Amino acid sequence: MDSTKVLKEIDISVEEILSDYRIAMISRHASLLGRKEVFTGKAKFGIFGDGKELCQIAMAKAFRKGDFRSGYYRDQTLMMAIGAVTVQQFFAQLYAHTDLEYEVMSGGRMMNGHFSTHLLDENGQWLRHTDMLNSTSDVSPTAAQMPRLVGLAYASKLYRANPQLKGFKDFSINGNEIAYGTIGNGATSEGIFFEAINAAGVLQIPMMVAVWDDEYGISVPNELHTTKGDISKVLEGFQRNGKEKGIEVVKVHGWDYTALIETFRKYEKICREEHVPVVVHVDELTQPQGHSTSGSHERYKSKERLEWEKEYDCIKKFREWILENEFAHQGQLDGIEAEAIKHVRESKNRAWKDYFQVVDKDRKDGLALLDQINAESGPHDEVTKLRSELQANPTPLKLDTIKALKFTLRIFKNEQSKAKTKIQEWLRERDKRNQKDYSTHVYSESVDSALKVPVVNPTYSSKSKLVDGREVLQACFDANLARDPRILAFGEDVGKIGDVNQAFAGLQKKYGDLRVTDTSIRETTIIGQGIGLALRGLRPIAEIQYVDYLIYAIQTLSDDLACLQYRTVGRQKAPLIIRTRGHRLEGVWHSGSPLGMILGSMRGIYVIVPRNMTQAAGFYNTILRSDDPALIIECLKGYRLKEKIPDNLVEFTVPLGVPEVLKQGTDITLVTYGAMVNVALTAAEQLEEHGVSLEVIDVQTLVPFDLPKIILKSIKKTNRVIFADEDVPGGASAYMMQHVLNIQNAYQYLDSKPITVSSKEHRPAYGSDGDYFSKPNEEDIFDFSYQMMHEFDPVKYPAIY
Ligand SMILES: Cc1ncc(C[n+]2csc(CCOP(=O)(O)OP(=O)(O)O)c2C)c(N)n1
Ligand SMILES: [Mg+2]
Repeated sequence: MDSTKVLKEIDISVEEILSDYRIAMISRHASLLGRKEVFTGKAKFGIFGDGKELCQIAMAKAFRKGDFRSGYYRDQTLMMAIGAVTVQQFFAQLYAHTDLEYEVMSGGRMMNGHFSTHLLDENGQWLRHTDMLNSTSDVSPTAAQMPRLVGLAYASKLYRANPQLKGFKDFSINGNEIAYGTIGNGATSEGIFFEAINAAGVLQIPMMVAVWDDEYGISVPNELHTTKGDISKVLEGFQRNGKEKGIEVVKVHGWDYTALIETFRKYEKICREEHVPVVVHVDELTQPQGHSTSGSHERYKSKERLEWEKEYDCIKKFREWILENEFAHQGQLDGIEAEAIKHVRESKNRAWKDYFQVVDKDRKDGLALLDQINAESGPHDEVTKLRSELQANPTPLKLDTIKALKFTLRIFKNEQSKAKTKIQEWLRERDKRNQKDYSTHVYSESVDSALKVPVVNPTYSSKSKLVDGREVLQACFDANLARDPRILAFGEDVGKIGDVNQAFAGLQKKYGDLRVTDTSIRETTIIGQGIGLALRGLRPIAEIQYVDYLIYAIQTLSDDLACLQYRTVGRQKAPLIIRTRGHRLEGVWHSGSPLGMILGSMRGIYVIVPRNMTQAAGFYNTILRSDDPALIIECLKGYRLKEKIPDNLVEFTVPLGVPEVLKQGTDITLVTYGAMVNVALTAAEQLEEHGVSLEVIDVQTLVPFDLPKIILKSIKKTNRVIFADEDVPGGASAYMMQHVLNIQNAYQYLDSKPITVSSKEHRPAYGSDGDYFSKPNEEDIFDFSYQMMHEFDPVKYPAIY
């Protein structure tokens, strides 16, 4: 065939068509072989992109340097087609190779099919995104890629519309970048899908979402997923028209090569140039091997459906189309397939060899150590058995060697030998390596880590004014917005009125509505907006109006933001500030202090609980100079309290993880934070009058927690401790207690039972009495403290009640 021939309708050469056929074949055989690797026990789980090759090849043609992807586990063909992942790397992930050189996407931390590219260098510094084809790091929860996608696309809008950002050429060229999303048909039933689509329509951003519709979400068919069984029909109301802005919604069959290319090409232009969001509904897709290696689709698909899937397999259709149009003959296509199979097999073998070398080195070391200990102190039957089991294991894991050696040490616990010392040393050394392989990069490890920001103490003078707390924040935000054009704040009511407590009052007028911005009521995409912006080099402050409503966003915070650095081994970061307010105020949904929930779901995000607005301002200054994400919870009751504004408000910083002793005492250490600090200080004054000396410590940040062990030092003096907060019993107070007693080992200095004082189990009731009888109050702190002293010395502290 004449390879210079060009298909006129879509302006594509035969060479390119055959190259596409090759990519499709490579991807398909990677799926087929991948599944086999799981069934032979070489990998643990597999999920593949078979049946969805052609649409991704078409999408890849519209993917340009600087663009971003936020997708899901079916996208191997797209990733291979844009050159972001090789077949070898694909298999390295299947095997969980922990070396980032080989498993470039997550260093073995994520299941296969979870794609990402490096946005940062090995030191955590930004690479030049505009030179690369970028993919943010995938997560497993269905539709969880959607909130972040909004932010990725919104960044293009800001880079285009805000002249102050024109200089940031590593991140954007005039906002020309599209954020591509991919999602399964089943996952479009998730609330966050609709939330994200609506947000994109409102914001008018270059976000293109492709729905890969194979009729099923695992076993559940479309008619049980989607109204009318058709997501593009459902989205019709979003369609823009001559009068109203909106989004473009288009449908195309997944086996139709030319239609797919035409569609992506046409809508790429609209999306990129006009910044109009697009949904491409790709239907009539198949899933030849079923959902994943966990089950077979014969269980739930009818015979007719299975036959239809065979007939409409996109590669089969593509092949027929090539032959019909005489772009190649059978033999040529067979040759391409044979070459693709060879390429996949060789790549897979290399990936396995590289992976296996590491575990096998451990095994070989282990076998030699077992031989040595048997020679020196044995032979011991059990060790010999452990040794032969280890040797016979066809797919050994690191843990097999560790277990064999640990069992052996138990056997020889009463003996000393050179071999034993060697085993102990080997285990210690491997422990270090495994720690590095599996437990690093929970927080930033770069020079810009929040823990490395220089401390600048606040300074005061006779000129320092006493103002409302909210004015301290307002001055802080004003100064930061002036200092750094990448900083922006958005959320419900943040723009025009400057947030419900007016810490941004007047700042939209001063800096424009791209810097201080109102959003619709959509917590999880507010967070996603922030994540996407931060991934693209901006410094967002995303506001959640009350901490009570953070619950709507927990999923995105936990599944996406909190583990981002971890799951990319530090090759992606989103230094987002989540600003919110909480603790006591009014009623069930405006008094929340769910810190236990936060601590349990968001490790990877620093958790900051300032007692007043000056401390809050210092923390904003710290975090805005760092590359870590942080949640800052301001005290709802603090905005109108008077505070002295530091003279160096712009520069001063508060270090993370350093508690402050606010009142010295000798009898009991009281550990608390946030709005409870003032309650504790008042109670402490009252206790003084009754001979009890309370030392009050504000922990200031829950994550990190008391790095210099200030609380331990205090307990060494008082020998008693109370942990107080407004969370439920067993919440953050238990967290603090675990840190202090267990990690800091303060238990050994205690003369009284340590206690926690917390809120009631229920939500706080409405009204001042409701608050008083739901949340810990001054009398509670007084009574618990006094009781502790009474138990110690009933004569000096006689019972009051
Ligand atoms: C929030 C959440 N619920 C359930 C699952 C389990 N799960 C994984 S994939 C899947 C089906 C997704 O179907 P679809 O979106 O159509 O994508 P497909 O796999 O068909 O491409 C489900 C239910 C999950 N990963 N996340
Ligand atoms: Mg599906």
